[in-house]
Amino acid sequence: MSERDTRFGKPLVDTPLDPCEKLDVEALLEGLEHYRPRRRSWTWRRQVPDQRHYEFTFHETAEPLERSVPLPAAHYFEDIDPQPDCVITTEIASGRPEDDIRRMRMAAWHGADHIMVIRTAGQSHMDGLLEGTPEGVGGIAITRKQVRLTRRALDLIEDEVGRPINFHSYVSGVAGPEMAVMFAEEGVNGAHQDPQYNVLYRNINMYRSFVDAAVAKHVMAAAGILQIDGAHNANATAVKAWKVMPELLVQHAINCAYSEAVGMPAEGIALSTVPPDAAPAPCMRMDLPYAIALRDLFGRYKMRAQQNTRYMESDGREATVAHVMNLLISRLTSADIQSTITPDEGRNVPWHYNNVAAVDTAKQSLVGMDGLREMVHIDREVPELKERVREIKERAVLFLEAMLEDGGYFAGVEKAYFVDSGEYPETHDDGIARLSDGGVAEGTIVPRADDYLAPVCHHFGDNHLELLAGFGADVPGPSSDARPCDLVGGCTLCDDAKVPFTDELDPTDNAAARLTQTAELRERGLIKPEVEWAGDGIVAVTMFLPASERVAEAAALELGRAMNLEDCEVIHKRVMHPAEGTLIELKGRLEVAIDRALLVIPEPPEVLTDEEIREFVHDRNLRVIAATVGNDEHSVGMREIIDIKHGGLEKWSFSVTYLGTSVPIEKVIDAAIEHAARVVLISTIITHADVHRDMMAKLADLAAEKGVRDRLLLISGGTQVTDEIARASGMDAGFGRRTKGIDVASFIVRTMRMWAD
Ligand code: Z98
Repeated sequence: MSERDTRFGKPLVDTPLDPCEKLDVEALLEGLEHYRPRRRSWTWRRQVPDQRHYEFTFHETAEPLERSVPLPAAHYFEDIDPQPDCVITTEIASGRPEDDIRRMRMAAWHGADHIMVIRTAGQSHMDGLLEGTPEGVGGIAITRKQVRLTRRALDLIEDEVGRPINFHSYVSGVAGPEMAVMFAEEGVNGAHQDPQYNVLYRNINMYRSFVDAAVAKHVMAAAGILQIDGAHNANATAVKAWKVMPELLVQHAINCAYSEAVGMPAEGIALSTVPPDAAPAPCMRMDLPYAIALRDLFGRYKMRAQQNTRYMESDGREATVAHVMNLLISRLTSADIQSTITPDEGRNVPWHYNNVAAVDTAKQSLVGMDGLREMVHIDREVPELKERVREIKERAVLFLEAMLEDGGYFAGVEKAYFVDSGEYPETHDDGIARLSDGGVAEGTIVPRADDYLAPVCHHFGDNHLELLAGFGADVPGPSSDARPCDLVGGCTLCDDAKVPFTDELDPTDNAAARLTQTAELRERGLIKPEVEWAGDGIVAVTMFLPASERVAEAAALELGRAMNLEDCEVIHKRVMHPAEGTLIELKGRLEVAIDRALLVIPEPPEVLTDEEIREFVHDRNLRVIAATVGNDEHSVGMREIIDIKHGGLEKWSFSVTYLGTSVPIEKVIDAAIEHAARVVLISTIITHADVHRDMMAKLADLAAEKGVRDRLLLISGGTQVTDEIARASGMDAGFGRRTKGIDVASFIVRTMRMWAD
């Protein structure tokens, strides 16, 4: 898969991906010990003002992708796929790196260029780095091998789609600084880092968290890793998320000020912001003033607009609408990064296609609202808005002042200032309280000795480099090229060759072993459904059951078993009416694999474009006579083929005369002659005693008899009609069930083109 550079034992370049081939996961795992990332630091999209796509000019888009999957409606617009100006995030959490990377490729094709990998539960509390690729729970074990595999895959994927992809994970927990160094070494481009997160949500000792953060932030800044803070977690945790707005501003302020104080540049700091509320609350009226207040105060930093998850349940539709309302706020204010959550996050089953659905939702909404701000201005003088923006800021300032008076941040945390369900200064005394002498890793801070010297670069705090002179080394200073790590011949951040690699240590819980279990699927080209992991066999079935909620749920599980599904689980239910019925989504496992070699795949019908058909029809002024023939009163099917409303022939300007139902064949031919029609459509639904065949044969015979067979295209349709039967009965074509106007129109144009030839 890769060429090797023999001088350094490193792969130069992996073979580019073939869009028609699956990712070769096994090959990506090979030689990983030699793989090095080709770039570090964060990349923004390159914006293109006034960009033309098809007939449209876009004002807020970025450079297009070389390869992508456009939105479904794009086929009306020559398959354009405009890319919004901001980076789009997807969060990947399959628990297995070998499956994550396949999902990343799909998401990238839909427009994700910020791939965030959720960590496995509990990793925050581990005081060192994990090795290997153990399977994670609720996310993935972030390890060097997992990170390197992912970066290697993303390097190929970004070439395939033609845009840099930012890889992101978390620099939190007791091993935060170690994580930051590993991310810097492995070319990770973005990371969450916020000591307040550790304190509030992971109960890690507050002093330790801030000391670690200084080191981690310093290293992140050196590697150009974009930082995202953790304020949004207050929003996702609070009993009443709309009450914590002042506190969110305070949390952002603390992390921004601390980050800059320890050496992070403002452009490397992004605020993680979520519109706090969701309908049926009047969320726009509550969230928009907050978004404005935030941007007023923190305009120097980047905005990472996250989707609301606090009120998300199992309803994908509801989550999508909430997301779109959040996106409206992004468009009306600003977003440098637009984050998405899978619309089924509430079920804790984020699946491949739901990552894609969320990315599509962001892309669709952002390009759909392109240039909105040019036409719609927020009227900041409206008293309600003006006062509320000011009030949120005032409450935040009061919060900060009171905290300072009470002894500062650490004292404030002890007094449960944060995540209280009252809107400050109102308090319900239910905030999260942490003790300064408590929490994970309490008492582990070791003061540095007066002669402390660490031979590493990007070190935070006193390092007494002047002592280097005592070792005979140049002392680094403004005019010197010497580095602290010269003492040890270079550190891993300066000398890539020094970066270590440890392969799988666990003989069973590793990527290679897991891949062996699914090897047969790949080798034999077997197709098994999946939503999360290769070969997991999971399918979701949607059903409406005419029963009350609890009865429907029990019935759905029985139906799942009747469908031979194992481990059935109802993942979503929605009452349509308490007695009339319930919509159910059921998940289950299907232990069936299909051998693609045995599949008989019919050739797809050749369908022409709207423009091709319209042009052909318009140039020739094509007329069509249509009728339901014999003693047949059915008209719905024919209407579907003719009417413009149903995407029928009229859509492409065919001039259609419908003679009605129970029309004698003679009348059909006479009308065709009278109207100088070139096409005759007859519908024959009734088939007893083969009456449909008789009607077709009669039409063909009469046309010949009257000397017009050669200039008429005779087409028959009906539920029992097949192309074979129709042709055997003298027709030019027959169309059965599920035929659409486009099929008939394409056939007419294709055939007439051949006549012309
Ligand atoms: C998001 N969906 O932001 P653990 N640090 C910060 C965090 O916000 C998070 C972690 C660390 C959300 C994900 N946030 C929630 C500031 C997580 C993760 O302890 O490994 O879970 O840390 O995109």
